[in-house]
Amino acid sequence: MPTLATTTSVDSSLDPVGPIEGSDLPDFSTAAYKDAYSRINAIVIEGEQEAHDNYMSLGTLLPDQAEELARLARMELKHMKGFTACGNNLGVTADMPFAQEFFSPLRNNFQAALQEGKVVTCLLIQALLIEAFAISAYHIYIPVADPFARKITEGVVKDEYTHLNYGQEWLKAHLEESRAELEQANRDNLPHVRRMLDRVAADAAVLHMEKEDLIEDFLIAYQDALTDIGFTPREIARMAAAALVG
Ligand code: PL3
Ligand code: FE2
Ligand code: FE2
Ligand code: FE2
Repeated sequence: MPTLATTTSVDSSLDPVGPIEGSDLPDFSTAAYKDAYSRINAIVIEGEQEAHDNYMSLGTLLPDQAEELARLARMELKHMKGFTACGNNLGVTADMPFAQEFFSPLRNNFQAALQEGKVVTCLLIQALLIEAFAISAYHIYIPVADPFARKITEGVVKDEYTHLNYGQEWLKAHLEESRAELEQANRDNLPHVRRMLDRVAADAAVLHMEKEDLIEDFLIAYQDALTDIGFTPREIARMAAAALVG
């Protein structure tokens, strides 16, 4: 079956990055593609909405940072609108109840930490784990996205690095007093990220996104962040191993 890769060669020749070797564009018009997209698109829309809410909540824990956090939150709403447009463009209705359930473990843990005033745990969940998950997903999606969604996602992924960097800088500046809470929050939440990757894998494959690529890109972004914060390679290996438990 011919793919759009051959019929969109004019578009890709205009792209500064050029066609990506080995990439194979799916047929965006099939029922199978739209069915998978209804869940993936919902996950992204819900993730962006919750990211907005989480940065606003963080502003209540860090009042002197509230203005900067509100700026990050506004970027998330813009992302949410962009991804809503991507679904509309393909004629897909996002499965929001699925996505709300998908995020519930991390949302519940974030809310519990918020109630206890645990800034470090909230930052690890939102600014490190969720942002690294988003960065990996968007990276892997861009080469196999439809042209409309590709442009939007390229804009979004730049912002997500700003968000990851925000968490990184705060945690770097407070590392010694945050270390124990960071390690505990990693143990409590990294297994959820692994389960989320497992759950999204089949739908992602329909979009031509490989699970192995998602895991690799996620671990690179997360480990880079932990390195920048000040953890040693040995400590990071121990923290990453928590993904395999539970
Ligand atoms: C934080 O700024 C955003 C949080 C969003 C989380 C995204 C997770 C994405 C998993 C599925 C990957 C598919 C990407 C496709 C985009 C339409
Ligand atoms: Fe194909
Ligand atoms: Fe975002
Ligand atoms: Fe973000």
